Amino acid sequence: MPGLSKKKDTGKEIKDADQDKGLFQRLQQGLLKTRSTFTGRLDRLFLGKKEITDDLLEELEEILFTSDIGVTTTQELIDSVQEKVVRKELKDPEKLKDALRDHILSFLKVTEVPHPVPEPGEPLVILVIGVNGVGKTTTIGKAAQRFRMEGKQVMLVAADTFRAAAVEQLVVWGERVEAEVIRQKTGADPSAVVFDGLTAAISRKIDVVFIDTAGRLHTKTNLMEELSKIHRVAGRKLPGAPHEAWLVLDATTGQNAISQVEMFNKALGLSHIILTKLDGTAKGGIVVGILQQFKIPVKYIGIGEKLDDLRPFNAEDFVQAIFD
Ligand SMILES: Nc1nc2c(ncn2[C@@H]2O[C@H](COP(=O)(O)OP(=O)(O)O)[C@@H](O)[C@H]2O)c(=O)[nH]1
Ligand SMILES: [Mg+2]
Repeated sequence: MPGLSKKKDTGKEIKDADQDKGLFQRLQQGLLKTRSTFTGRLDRLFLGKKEITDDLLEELEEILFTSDIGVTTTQELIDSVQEKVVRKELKDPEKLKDALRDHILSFLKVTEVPHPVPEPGEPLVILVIGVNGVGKTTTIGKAAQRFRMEGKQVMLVAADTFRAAAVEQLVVWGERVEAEVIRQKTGADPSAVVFDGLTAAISRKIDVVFIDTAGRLHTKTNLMEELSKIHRVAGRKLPGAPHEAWLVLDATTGQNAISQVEMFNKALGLSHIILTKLDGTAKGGIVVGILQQFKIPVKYIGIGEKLDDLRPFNAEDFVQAIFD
């Protein structure tokens, strides 16, 4: 095992460094498809080129556009590069890659959206929303595990009451991460489950409550109306709750994710975005477009189905995993 034969007093640091390296390699592995299409194409474009011509910029635009970075963001990147070329600040195609990297990094650095925080002794309530199949329940399981590792008491509220299987899936996660699951029978009013859940969480001094919701409804109620009702009921039971609203997005859907952000943000206001399934797609550029357009921080990215495949999003690591 690496690190074990090293001197005792530095053992922990070395082990931490090894662990960081391992984590970064997993990230790079998870982002491999994005990396090979995006950076691979950039490298081929710049190969052997001596100067930055209009043709080269046009091809660059095409690469950016097809990496799901989005029209607006692509345009902004191209404009800034063009400006630098005109002002003769940028001549060498090799340097162009660095300029792009820096610019993309600046898009990825987004500050927190102001959101309420729980009063001391009260639970942090996180509402998890998103369309069907994006990975809400899985993300809750993985994120709950992270809080459990910090010694926090976690409760999961099954507010996706439409399918029995949805509740069962949350119960399985609850067992895995040792978190109590609050549920009612299939078809129950989701807001009633949330009310029950928060009542229990307050009396049991739970630290973190996750509310799992449905992504599609088979009743006449509109999904946004139902989510707004859940939001209201939570706030009535515990002022300030839900403190955070996480929108889960499936990265493989590409540009469609952008319209989902628009829709959910307008209806509910989002504190964070979680981007799942980055491991299965070359569309990782979507992260750039989302952050640049909405300035809503990406809290975690999902790079696989395993328990530790949910990673805090870090702008530098992300850019490094894709570019370097
Ligand atoms: N490869 C991969 N699969 C994921 C990731 N996150 C979730 N999934 C899978 O996506 C599927 C749908 O997830 P689920 O949590 O049930 O979605 P929900 O309908 O939004 O609750 C499941 O098979 C998950 O294992 C991820 O980051 N990577
Ligand atoms: Mg679910």
